[in-house]
Amino acid sequence: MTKSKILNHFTLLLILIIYTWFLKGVTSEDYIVGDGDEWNSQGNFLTWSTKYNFTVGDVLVFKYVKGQHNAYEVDEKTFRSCDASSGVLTKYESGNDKVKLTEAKKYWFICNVSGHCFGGMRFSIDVKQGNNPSSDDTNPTTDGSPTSQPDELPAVPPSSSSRSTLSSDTWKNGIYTLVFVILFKLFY
Ligand SMILES: *[C@@H]1O[C@H](CO)[C@@H](O)[C@H](O)[C@H]1NC(C)=O
Ligand SMILES: *[C@@H]1O[C@H](CO)[C@@H](O)[C@H](O)[C@H]1NC(C)=O
Ligand SMILES: [Cu+2]
Repeated sequence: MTKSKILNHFTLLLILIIYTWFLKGVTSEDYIVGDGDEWNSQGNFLTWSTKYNFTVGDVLVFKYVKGQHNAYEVDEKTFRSCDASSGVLTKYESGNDKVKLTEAKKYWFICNVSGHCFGGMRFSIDVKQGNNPSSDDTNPTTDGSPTSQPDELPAVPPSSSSRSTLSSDTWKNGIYTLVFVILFKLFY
């Protein structure tokens, strides 16, 4: 009797761990740069970079044959000039570079192998604050005039007040919560 009780507690703990792990997983994503084509001289990374909405905590993965390419995080000037004699913030050269997007800001990346940057191996992304409702503040430039748009948000939990960019995350969270509840009911 006590033995099975302990087992039940253990199972619940296990479910809880898996649940939180899943929840963590859906709030940050890994993006392979170039998707299936990976980081190479044929890709169009301008197009690729507009396919997704990146948020803080996401990870970019640059995959390529080591030595044939590299991935430098650079400033805007270097991104435009393709001249990496200056303006390089971080160099990634392993062939399987995981770049965690830790800040809500604009990131610029280039490949510094001769000719590759001008050939198309460069892109920029605008990383937004994910779960933070104030993330809209990062776009104040487009309309300078004061708008009648209400500034305050209704007093609801942050998860349900999140932007449309997070709707798929919210949806997934819902599914995981449902699975969790069902599993919980099964064991208790
Ligand atoms: C990214 O965000 C914009 C604006 O919120 C939205 O229109 C677009 O569908 C989103 N794209 C993806 C891939 O989620
Ligand atoms: C980028 O490549 C150029 C030309 O090969 C080289 O001179 C420069 O040092 C490289 N930049 C960095 C930061 O390694
Ligand atoms: Cu390259």
